[in-house]
Amino acid sequence: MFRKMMNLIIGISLLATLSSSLFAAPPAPRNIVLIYADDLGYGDVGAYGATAVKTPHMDRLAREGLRFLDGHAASATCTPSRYAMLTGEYAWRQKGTGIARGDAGAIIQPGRTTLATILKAAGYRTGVVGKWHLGMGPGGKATDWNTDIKPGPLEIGFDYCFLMPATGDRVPCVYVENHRVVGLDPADPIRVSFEGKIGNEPTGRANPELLKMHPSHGHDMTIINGISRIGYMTGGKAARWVDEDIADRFTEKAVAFIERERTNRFFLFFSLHDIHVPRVPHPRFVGATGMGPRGDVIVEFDWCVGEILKTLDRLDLAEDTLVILTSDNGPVIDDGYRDDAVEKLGDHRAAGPFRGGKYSHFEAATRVPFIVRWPKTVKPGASDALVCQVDFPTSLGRLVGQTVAAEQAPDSLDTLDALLGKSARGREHLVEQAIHGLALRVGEWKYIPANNGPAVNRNTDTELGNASEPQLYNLAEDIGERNNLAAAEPERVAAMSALLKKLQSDGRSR
Ligand code: NG6
Ligand code: CA
Repeated sequence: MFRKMMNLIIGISLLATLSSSLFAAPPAPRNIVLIYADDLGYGDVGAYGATAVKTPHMDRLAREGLRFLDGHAASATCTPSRYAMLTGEYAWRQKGTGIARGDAGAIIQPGRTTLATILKAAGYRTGVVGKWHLGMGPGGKATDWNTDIKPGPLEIGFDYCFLMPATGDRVPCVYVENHRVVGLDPADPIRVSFEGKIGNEPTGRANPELLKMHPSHGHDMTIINGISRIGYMTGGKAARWVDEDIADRFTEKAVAFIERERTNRFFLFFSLHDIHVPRVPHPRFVGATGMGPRGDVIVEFDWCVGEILKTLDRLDLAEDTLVILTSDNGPVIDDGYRDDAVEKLGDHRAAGPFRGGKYSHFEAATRVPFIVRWPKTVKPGASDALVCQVDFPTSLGRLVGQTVAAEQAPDSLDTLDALLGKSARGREHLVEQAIHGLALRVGEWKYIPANNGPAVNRNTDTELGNASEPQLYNLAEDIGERNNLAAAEPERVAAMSALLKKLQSDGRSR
């Protein structure tokens, strides 16, 4: 029985591999724009059911494109999702790919094949604007923020970058354009520490009276712009960002990149910081929803999406530009600041019908909004295909005529036909990475191995999906993962457990 099940699973995967190349790839799109949200939940978007927050620009994208109902980030947190999306390798295969510190060194090393090197090789001008959180420079004390900071995105395939090095809640709170901190006064050098306090600037812990937004957990170190962060920073005063302006700055730089490159083929990775904490909308979005800052930054994010779509329209590029919009992980309500997100949530279901959220083993951790628009080639509609961002290197590679070998992108499957709506079949299996531990999807089945972790993260109030017994859910009948079928289906549990172990020990899934 067990062997039969394994054969079945392997048979199905083989079939999927064969059938994936049945369709010839269409001519490559003129441009590719990947819009990446941070912590945006499946249920945070109108096109996915949200009503308490209006997202007209994302809804337009969904109406004009293909809306995936089973589209995934590779992980329940930021750094590993981004690592997987750019390299085509599941992050859990490599040490040092967990949530990165603000002073982390470059996690993806020069020489690596990435989505950017692949598209660059195909003749695209490549740019990344927004949140990076994949480390830059040598890392730790070895990184000097006052000189050229490298390696970074420019050493792994991007021609241009304008970035927040890590996250909004981590120092250093400055922008990096190409190799340099923007607007740095050499007389006021930046120093950063994650080991202990440096300098004499006030911290959230010692001077809470100076805060305009208070932490709920963690986030009590150096105060920048009235908000205490993770980590300590001194100097660089003229270069520090103003949180209220971050979305505008990123949008301005993204639009400028498109304008600059409009006569070339271009790939823009537009990686906004919204809706991550600290949630600090520009004043014009304050009160845009009744949900406080978390709702208001969804509207701000949606505005940024609209600006990109408007730019493509204005430059007459929309028809032949492939736009992908998705999120790096699922939603979280309280992620470390007292910003009224919990109090003002009301009936809004950020995770849509799914259980869990950011950090979790449950489906809401990785199942995210996932929209593909390419008017010239992709028919509008909805798709049930199981697709994941880790597939972008191989799939988009095929689209632009680049063959990506299994060793280069070991978990990146060719799901191009599904991504373009030519096939209803995506992946047969997907490893979902929680903050600690893995889960496995095979078709409609979801398996979470037994583990000793806490059931709930008390700080964020997220159900993590850890349990001392294995869990098995049939998502076709039980989308909310309530009815554990593990005891009733031991063979399926054994087969899925064996497949998960095999995917781990093989070092690749293709
Ligand atoms: C956690 C932070 C959280 C957030 C997350 C990274 C604390 C207590 N919590 O460690 O606020 O920054 O890391 O989020 O510090 S992610 O979306 O970039 O992965
Ligand atoms: Ca995130």
